[in-house]
Amino acid sequence: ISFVRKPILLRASAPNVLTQDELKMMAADKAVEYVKSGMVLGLGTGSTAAFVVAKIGQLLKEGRLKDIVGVPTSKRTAEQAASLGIPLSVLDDHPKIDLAIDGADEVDPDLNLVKGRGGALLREKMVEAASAEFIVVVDETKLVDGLGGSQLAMPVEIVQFCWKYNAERLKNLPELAGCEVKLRMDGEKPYVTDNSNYIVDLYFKTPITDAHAAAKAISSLEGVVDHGLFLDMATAVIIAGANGIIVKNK
Ligand code: ABF
Repeated sequence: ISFVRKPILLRASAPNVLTQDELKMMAADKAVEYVKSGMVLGLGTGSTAAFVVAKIGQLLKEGRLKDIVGVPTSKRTAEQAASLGIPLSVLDDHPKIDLAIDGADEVDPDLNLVKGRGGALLREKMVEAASAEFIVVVDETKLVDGLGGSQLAMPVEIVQFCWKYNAERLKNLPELAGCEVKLRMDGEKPYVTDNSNYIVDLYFKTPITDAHAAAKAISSLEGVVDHGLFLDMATAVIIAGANGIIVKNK
């Protein structure tokens, strides 16, 4: 593990206080330092990843980066990147990605992650698994001692067909120890992913005891497409907090 600390810029109006967005932007700017001309880049989804995409767009516009190809992890990231003039591709045409940068919902001490509260988990996992390096950008509120520990949603993407059946099976998995299971809604209707699936969100009262066993058990259910446990995937995590930036390498 290596630590790189940077002094924090303080706001005159509120000394010592940086907003969460300012922290996200700091993490994003640090991550973009790893981007080099000519790279094929996995472009993440979410508000922190959006700062990364914006910075890459700016550097391309200024001519400080050249020959970048972006592989977006969601339709909304594709739209943002296209609006900034970032050339885009897909895994079919660029199956090997040099570097992916994305946010996360939870990061544990071993750099395992919960992702997908933004709903883009499947494409994120496909792109990030295909990437030689995967840098995660977070503010310090995302750090947990154990995955599931934030008591916020851990998503599972499932096919629409008989979704209640699979929600019930998830709830009864011993590896998930009595989690609560809720279908994600978009107003009055179920939320539908970019891949035309549903998401059920799992809520844990205590952190998952064995995340690898939980991941295996979830994946074993027919009709489950993917889940938000991203284990042994991150090669580095950039954490922005009140004391500056910390880079943790795997
Ligand atoms: C993506 O965006 C997701 O995997 C994760 O759910 C979310 C994090 O969002 P934010 O950066 O807005 O906190 O990275």
